[in-house]
Parts: sequence; C-alpha cells; structure tokens
Amino acid sequence: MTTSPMRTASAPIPNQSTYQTRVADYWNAEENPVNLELGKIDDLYHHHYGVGDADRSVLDEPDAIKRQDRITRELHRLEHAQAELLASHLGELSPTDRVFDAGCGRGGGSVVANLRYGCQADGVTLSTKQADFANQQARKRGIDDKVRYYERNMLDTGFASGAYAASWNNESTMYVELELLFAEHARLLRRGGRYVVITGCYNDTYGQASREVSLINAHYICDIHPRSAYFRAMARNRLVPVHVEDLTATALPYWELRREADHLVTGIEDSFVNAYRNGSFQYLLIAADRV
Ligand code: GPP
Ligand code: MG
Repeated sequence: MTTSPMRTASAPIPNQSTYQTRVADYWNAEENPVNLELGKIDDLYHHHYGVGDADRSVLDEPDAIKRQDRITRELHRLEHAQAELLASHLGELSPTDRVFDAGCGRGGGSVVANLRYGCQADGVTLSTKQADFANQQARKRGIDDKVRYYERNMLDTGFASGAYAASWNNESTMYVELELLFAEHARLLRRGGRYVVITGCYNDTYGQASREVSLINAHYICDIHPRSAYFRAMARNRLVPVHVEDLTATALPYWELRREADHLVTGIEDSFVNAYRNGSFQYLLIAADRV
C-alpha cells in the first residue's frame, strides 16, 4: 500500500528562539554607565571586561569628580587592552581581508581590528539598537565602507562561506550552543583562517557551575560553558587550538577596581571577584586555526 504524505498547515518558522528574543530585549534595553561612560572617552564601545594591572592610585584622588573620571578612564584602559590582546591573535591580516565579529555589541572590537589591520569587518548582534548604534559610530569615523554591523544570529549569519580570514567571539559564546557556533565559524573561515575566543568558562576541576557562576548566568541571562566544552566542540568543527591562555589572574584587577567604582557598578562585581578567587571560574583565550 502506498500512502500519500499528509499535508499539515504550515506554521511560520521563527528566525530566532524565544530565548534569543529575550537576550535581544536585554541588550536593546541596556544602558549601563559602565559601558556608555567608558565608550564616550574615545568612541570605542566595548562589551567585555579588562585585563592587566590596574593603577589603583586613581582611588586616592581627593577631588570627587576627578576621582570618578580617573576610575572610568582606568577601567576603559583595561578593557581596551583586552580588545587589543584579542586582535593581536587574529594573525597577519591585510586591508583586503575580511573578519567576522560574532556578538559585536556596540561595535568596539571590529573598530579595533580595522584600526590595527585596515581590514574589513562584519559584526552581528541580536540587538537592533546595538547594530544601529555601531553603524552610526562607523559612519562617524568614516569607516562604514569597511566596517558593518548587522542584526543577525551568529549561528546562522547568511554570510558567504570561506569569505573570512579571521573571526572571533569576545565574551559572547555563553549565549549559544558551542557546536552550532563553531560549525558556523568553520563555514565562514577560509582554510588556514584564524578563530579567537575570549570567554569566561567554569572550571571542570571545580566540578559544576558554582553559586557565583550561576549568579553571573542569571544576571546576563546566559549559560556559561565548562572549559572542556570549548575544546570538544572545536575538535569536532575543524578548529585546532594553536594558543591557549588562562587570563584569570590578569582579569582580577579590573574587577577589584570596578567594584570600588560607585558611579559605575552594576551589582555583579562581587560575583566575578569571588568566582575567580574560589577557582570555579576562569577567563580564557583560545586561538585556533581553521583546517
Ligand atoms: C557583557 O559585557 C559580557 C557578557 C554579557 C558576557 C558574560 C561574560 C562572561 C565572561 C561570563 P558588558 O560590558 O556588556 O557587561 P557590563 O554591563 O557588566 O559591563
Ligand atoms: Mg562593560
């Protein structure tokens, strides 16, 4: 007996999950002074934390207004150092190369890459507001012919296969499933291309997610992966690590300073300090070659 396929009423397929829509809502509403006040300094708007030794003498500034300003500048200096560190691992890039910024926020990372290498950059974010803001910044800098931002899903960008010399996630992998993410990076990168991630991950040697890691997840509506998951998912998606760096110790001074910045704190600072100190959480850089 042959049967004919049953016809079902076709339901529209949403292009993003309800979870992703909630994440977009968060970033469309986000206006934390710690992001906007730091970004205003030089129009480099970062959505990640800082690395390196902090100049804590800014806390001793006697003038209250100057003290705030010096703390803001010092935090921005540390965040900028983190962006430069990531960019320094992208490999030899030339102005004809194209790079992909997965989870670009307000756009700072792509601008840093463009200023450093003259390369073209495509950034994606789930947030319309962030994409619009970042494109406006690129126009203001006169680099909008080379640096562009899109409201798109980093797991399914629609960009051309093999078109990218380098790509990265700067603190955005905790919003996605790593297998799906690395499959998309592997598709977009040309053979020999470079992938870089800087991320917070939970430490497998601690066990599972600590209370502090869970608080960070709740704060940002994200799902921090264990360290092991990165290497497993990379190995399955043609991404071979070439450099792995535990940045945890170098990430702490930023948080120890940020938690004293009354004009900038968001309430999550102690969770980061405690998570790093109790060994449950690590700040990691992985650079990998697309083979
Ligand atoms: C946001 O940076 C970063 C994340 C939401 C990812 C979570 C990161 C981990 C390492 C777990 P932001 O600059 O927008 O955050 P904030 O507003 O706190 O400065
Ligand atoms: Mg920030």
